[in-house]
Amino acid sequence: MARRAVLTRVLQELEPDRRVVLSTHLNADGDGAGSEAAAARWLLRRGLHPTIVNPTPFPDTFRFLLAPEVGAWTPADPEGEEAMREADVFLVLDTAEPSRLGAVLGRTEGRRMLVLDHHPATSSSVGDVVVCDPAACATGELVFDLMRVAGDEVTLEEAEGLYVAIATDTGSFRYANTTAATHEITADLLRAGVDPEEMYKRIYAQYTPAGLELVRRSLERLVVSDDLPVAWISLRQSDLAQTGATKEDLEGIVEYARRIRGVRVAVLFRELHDGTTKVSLRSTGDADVASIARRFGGGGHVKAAGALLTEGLEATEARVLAAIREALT
Ligand SMILES: [Mn+2]
Repeated sequence: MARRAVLTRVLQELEPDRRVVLSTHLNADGDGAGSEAAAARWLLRRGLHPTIVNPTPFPDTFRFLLAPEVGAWTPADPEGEEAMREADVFLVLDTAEPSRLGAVLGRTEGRRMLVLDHHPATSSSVGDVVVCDPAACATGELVFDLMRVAGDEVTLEEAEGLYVAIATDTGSFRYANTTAATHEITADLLRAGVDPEEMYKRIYAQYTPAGLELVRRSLERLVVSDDLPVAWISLRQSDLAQTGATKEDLEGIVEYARRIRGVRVAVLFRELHDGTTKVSLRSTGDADVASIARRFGGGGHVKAAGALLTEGLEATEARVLAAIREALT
């Protein structure tokens, strides 16, 4: 169904006075968090009662986007638990994958679940009314369109959330998902008063000494393949511990591998506490990293995907690099 038609159906479910729990995937990124913050403000303005409940804590970096009246909790918080218990509707943003909703998923039973997402749908996708449109550069674009379908002008505070969503998911308007529509919407967000330099400072000019130490460590660990257009960075749990860096500092680390001349696939391997390994894959060209990620039970976009492997770092490196070799040759 056309995007606008489904958005109209989503809108019909968002009647005034309804209690809405907004949620997004584990480890919310700028698109998930920015879309939630903007949608929650808009729902508040329309007379609904929004609360954000994410499977993992709302990122500190994006807290400035939240309306003071809107709580952002996890299912482990009493406030999050209460919001989920009393919700009429769940509005899930930036994912339709049950495995990425963590402890939120089990709490949606018997309630309507609306989904706005721009990842390709899979057989396990959840939701009663689902807008799943990979043509959208970010979920923020779909939230913007939802407001437009409702006939509402975007406010400055909402526009900031949507700007963060779109700017982060397009790599600041550089990735292939950047379209004319992306720039048209962004123009509307700037007209609403968004200050791009201020947003840049809020999102990117936030290095801490620990974060910078992690960059230094990552560059030491960077490997460029001798015979394949592939570069990768492998980080142990101890690298995070010794630098004092947080999970949020890992954001963008894989880009150091991606921006090397000639590299077509960039990978970040990260050892987790329990000895499993998280793999983030990026493609700079026509290589489909989502299909590589799916071979290991993961998923994502053609140019940005990921998977979680139960093996340790070395075994994971060997398996994934072999799969990349196969995909590229
Ligand atoms: Mn997204």
